[in-house]
This record gives sequence, C-alpha cells and structure tokens, in this order.
Amino acid sequence: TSGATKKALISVSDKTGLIELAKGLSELGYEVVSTGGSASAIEAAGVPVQRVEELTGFPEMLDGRVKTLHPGVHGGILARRDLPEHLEAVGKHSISLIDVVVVNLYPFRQTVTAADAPSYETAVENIDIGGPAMIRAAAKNHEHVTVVVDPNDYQELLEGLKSGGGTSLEARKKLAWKAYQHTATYDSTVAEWFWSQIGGGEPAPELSVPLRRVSGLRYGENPHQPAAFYSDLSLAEAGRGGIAGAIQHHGKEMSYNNYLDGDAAYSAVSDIPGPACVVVKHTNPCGAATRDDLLDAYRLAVRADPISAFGGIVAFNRPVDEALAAEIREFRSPTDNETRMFYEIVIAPGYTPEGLAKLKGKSKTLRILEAPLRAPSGRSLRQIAGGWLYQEADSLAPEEIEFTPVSEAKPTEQQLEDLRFAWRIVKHVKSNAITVAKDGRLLGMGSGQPNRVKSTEIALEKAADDVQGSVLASDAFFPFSWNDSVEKACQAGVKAIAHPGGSLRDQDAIDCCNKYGVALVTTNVRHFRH
Ligand code: 93A
Repeated sequence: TSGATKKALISVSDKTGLIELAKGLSELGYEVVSTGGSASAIEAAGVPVQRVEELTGFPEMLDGRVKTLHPGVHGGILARRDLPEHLEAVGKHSISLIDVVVVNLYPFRQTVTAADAPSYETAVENIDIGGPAMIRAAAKNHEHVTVVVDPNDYQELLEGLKSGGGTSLEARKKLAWKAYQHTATYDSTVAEWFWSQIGGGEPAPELSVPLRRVSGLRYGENPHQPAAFYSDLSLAEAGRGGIAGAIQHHGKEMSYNNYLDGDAAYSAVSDIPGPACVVVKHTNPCGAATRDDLLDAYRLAVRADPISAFGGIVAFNRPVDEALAAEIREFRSPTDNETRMFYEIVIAPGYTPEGLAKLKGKSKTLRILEAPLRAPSGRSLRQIAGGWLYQEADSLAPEEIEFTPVSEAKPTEQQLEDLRFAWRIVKHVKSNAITVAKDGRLLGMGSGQPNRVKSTEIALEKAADDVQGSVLASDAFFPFSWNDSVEKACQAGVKAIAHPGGSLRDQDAIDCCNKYGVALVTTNVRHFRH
C-alpha cells in the first residue's frame, strides 16, 4: 500500500448518508476502507472500496468482536505525521496512514430499550469495542486526522476536504470534542445498563407523579410569574408529613415563596429530635435552638440573627402552647426594642386552643400552619431545562454517622453533642455551608457562597462574641489554603470542628487544629445542598 493516496476509514452502524459520503470521498481522491456491512453497502452502490481485512491482512474474527483492532488500523490513525520516527515505524510495517475516520457505534441504547427486551447475551454483544477505540484514537490525533461520528457532519466534512488543504485544525478540534462526547455518552449508557443488571443497584424508578392542583397562587417568585400549588398524591409520598399537607388556621393566603421557605423550615425542624425551633429566611436556617422548654428554644433561635429572622418563617417540632404564643406575639427585636418581631409563617405539629387563639391575635396576616412533622426520607425531584433530576432525600441523621476524632485534642461530650446539632443544621443550609453552634443553639451560619472561606467568615462574624468555645460544622471537606477556613475558625475561638474529610489536604487541617489545640472530627458523610 502506498502512502501517496489519502485514506478514509468508514465503519458505521447507522448507515444514514453513507453512500453519498463514500461517493464524495472517492471523488475527492480518497481511498475508502470499510468494515463488513458498511463495505457491502458502499460496494453495492458501485463506489470503489477496500475491505479492512485487505488492509490488515487479517480476517474478521470472534464473530466480529475483532474487526478493526489491529496495528494496521490503529498505527495508521495514531501515527504523528510531524515525527520522522513515527513515519519510519509505520513505513517499516507497511502500514498506510488513515486521514479521515468516520465511525458510529453499535446502537446499544436502542437495543436495550427496545420494547422487545433483548437477552443479556445480545445486549453484551452490542457493546461496541472497536468503534470507540477508533474514534478515541482519531480524536487524540486530531492534529492530523479528522474524526466524524455524526451523519449530520458529513456534508461539512466533504466541503472542508474540498477546500484545498483539507479540514482546518479548528474544525478537527471541534470534531474531536464531539467524538469524546459520543464515546463518553456511550460508555455511561453501558454502565447504566450494567447497573440495572446487578442486584446491588436499584435502577432509578420510572416516575409518573400524580399531581392535584390544590390552588392557584397569586404569583410565583415574582409578581410577573403566574403560579400554582400542586400536591403529590402518590402512595410513596402520602403520609410523609411536611408542608404540602398543612392546615392553615389563620392569615393571608400562602404564596409561592411561603411554600418554599416554609418547607425548608419545617424540614429542618423535623430533623431535630428534642423540642426545637428553626427560623428560616430564603430557604436557609438563620436561627435554630433545642431546649427542653420550647419557649427557650424560640428565644434563642431568634437571637442567633434577629435581623434575618425579621420577616422569616418560624417552625417548631412540638405543639405551641399559650405561653409560647404570647411570647411570639409580644417578642421584640433584640436589636431594636421598639419593634415587635414580624413573621410570615408560624408552623408546628399542633397548638393548644389557647395557644392558637393567642397567636391569631398577633396580626391579621400571620399565616398559622399545622402539619405532621416531615418524615426523614422520601424522594426529591428538581426541574432543569428539559428534564427532571431524581434523588432519594438526604435523610442521614448524625446518629447514623461516625464522628471520628482525628486531631490530638479530642472533643468533649458536650462538644460532640454540639457538633451533632451543628451537623443537623448544616445539612439544611445551601452549599458551601458552615454552621457555628454552642449549647444546642446556632450562633451563626454562612450559606451559598461559592467559596468556603467566605461562608466560614460570614458564620464566624454572625456568631460574633459568642464564638469562644463554640463548634463548627462544614457540609464538605476543607480544601486547605493560605487563608483557610480551619485556621480562621481556630483563631476566632472555635474549639471543635466537624467535616467529612477525604481531601488530599486533610493532614493540613489536622496539623492546623493541633497547632491551636482544637478538636477535629471527620464524618465521612457529605451534605451538599445545591
Ligand atoms: O465488535 S467490535 O467491537 N469490534 C471491532 O473491531 C469493530 N470495529 C468496528 N465492533 C467494531 N466496529 C463497529 O462495527 C463500528 O463501531 C460500527 O458501529 C460497526 C460497523 O460494522 P459494519 O460496517 O459491519 O456494519
């Protein structure tokens, strides 16, 4: 075989546009090489074609499992044209260079999702090995080789080749990107299928969510967005409690944002075992406390951040009695003693009759909701453009997690208890999430910052004077850097820190805590909330 003529290798399962492509390439002076079915189709159309067996001097074998997996093919694709050693090596073995590679893969997805489900064996035979190898090789050598995986790109390929010097480097890079996307998607489809075949992995359920339109809402997040509220009628979600099934005793009608924030508050407070109060603003807990006396818990929760609590949602996990209702009604802002606190919603699993009557007197508008506490599991669905994401709810409680001390200083029982409390709350805070707590109350939190150090700074700043002797929880591990969160927390007076661990820089966090005599524990569990 001479290196003079340019070669194009075609091996396609989807034969769309194949003949036009082969004709076009042939007319441009390319020698077309092809595999079994593709070669037969090209031949039948009267276009000259060389069979890959002739190129390799090797027959197809193992029922077609080995067709193109040969140095005669891969050497011709991968040789660098700018390296004399490479050209010499292929020359020595009479391997001819391949300039254009057109491949699309066995239709694995169509095969395994066909109405007539194939046997396990058939599915396995439909895993393409030689095709991805050629695509990846050609894409790797895009400096010199053009790779095409999509029949929609044939036209552009022919036009590019026609224009004198062949396809542009820019075009080849773009095609290489597309090629790797193609093989990556292919492999993840295969992995997903295997997942469905192994006992350990439950395949994600086919979802059809029976929804009942409960009410129209005045508007969505903003007044120009029409909106409505639907409840989920499926058996799986029935009886799980939470805000969707709440009874409203009093107040203005619920808004879209009320549902969102109310859900966040009630989910967080439902996760705390002892009597507790959680205050939420814009879906993030900005105050939280647990006390034997719910009234104390309420006072402490509001004090964590009274400015944020103003206009927030107040959620309890025990019934509200008259004394607590009176306190909610009269409570004045700790920062400005003139003003009574204003809330959007109070939600609890129950009210004493006196409690309810008292609370109603706070204002005409205060929404008073009653709902069973939210069960800790269930499903979570979120919309993205053109689709939905499914996951099981993040229901891991601190009791199910091992808090492992990794520093010289070990946490005291009280610190461990505080860490568990901080951990419960951090799960409900948007990532990057940091919570600072002491004696069963939240002192400060940093949420939603794209930089963990910033979240830490915000949390420490909010905790202010109370930070001495407090504990800190981080929803994900600390990537240590010169201005790291761990050091900031230690310097501020935090005495124990919990994070998942698993960073390459874990040892740096340990060293830092040892330097300050702070206890560091790892949980091995992450609580991202994006
Ligand atoms: O069975 S394979 O994994 N082994 C190979 O060596 C091989 N080479 C190409 N499958 C292989 N192919 C695939 O055959 C291509 O990816 C393409 O999808 C298909 C084209 O076969 P035909 O030209 O016989 O229709």
